[in-house]
Amino acid sequence: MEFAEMNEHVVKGHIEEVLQGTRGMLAQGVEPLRIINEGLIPGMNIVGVLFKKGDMFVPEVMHSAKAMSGGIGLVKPLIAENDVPSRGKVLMGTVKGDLHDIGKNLVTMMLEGQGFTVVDLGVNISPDGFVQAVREHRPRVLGMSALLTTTMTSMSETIRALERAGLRQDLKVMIGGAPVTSAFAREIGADGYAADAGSAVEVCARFVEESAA
Ligand code: B12
Repeated sequence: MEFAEMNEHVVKGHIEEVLQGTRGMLAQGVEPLRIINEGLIPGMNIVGVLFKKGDMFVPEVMHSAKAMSGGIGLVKPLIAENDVPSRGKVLMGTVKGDLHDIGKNLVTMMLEGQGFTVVDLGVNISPDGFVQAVREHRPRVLGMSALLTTTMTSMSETIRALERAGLRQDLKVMIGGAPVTSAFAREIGADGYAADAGSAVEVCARFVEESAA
């Protein structure tokens, strides 16, 4: 299967075809990272654009995400074997009171596909829950997701709680979710904001470069 065809199967949410295509490419000796970067992720990028335009809807986006993660699932063990060094650890979670996780899961998958190690805390994570997890996992980046205007405030509460716990200095905080804006991110003292999963990867990559410099 060609990369372009694989992209199309991801967009259409054809899970079986994506799995078959991935297995076929691996059998032909295509490099695992190329399968992710050229076969799977570009498909999901197209999905993001179509979703934004209103040409795709949530159930279809879920199928595409499942197809992509199915493919990544087959390829990932091989990447771990090849020992590609992680680009850094990212902690992800949806804030307290909020159960939306489709966008967070997309960001997580995209980050993993691009070589970051992600610890996904799940949904409904309290400020204290984030603080404890940062203490335990020591990530470079904390990503918080909120889809409700009523739960966005939990993001600033979490940042304040991290400051009080003395954990804010070495940590970059990135936030996202439909009601979140870059202005809101600045207002609450977050380091970054991204409107979609592709941009979230760029923001994380920038953070990691900055801290290496
Ligand atoms: C699916 C959905 C649900 C599902 C969630 C399923 C799940 N497992 O996630 C269910 C049915 C459970 C649900 C429930 C509710 N929902 Co709802 N839901 C949606 C819907 C239709 C789609 C959200 C979605 O998944 N979008 C697709 C993903 C891919 O997009 P995304 O989340 O924005 O994520 C992208 C970016 O934002 C960004 N991003 C996301 N997170 C992060 C994090 C970081 C760190 C970064 C950098 C980037 C980033 O990257 C992602 C990928 O590109 C939206 C409408 C909408 N158009 O947003 C309403 C919506 C968010 N829901 C809404 C409401 C009101 C509710 C309920 C209160 C309804 C009710 N009365 O029960 C409950 C609340 C439950 C709770 N406590 O959380 C409202 C919110 C209104 C508001 N302004 O607050 C919306 C906007 C619908 C509406 N127009 O009224 N919902």
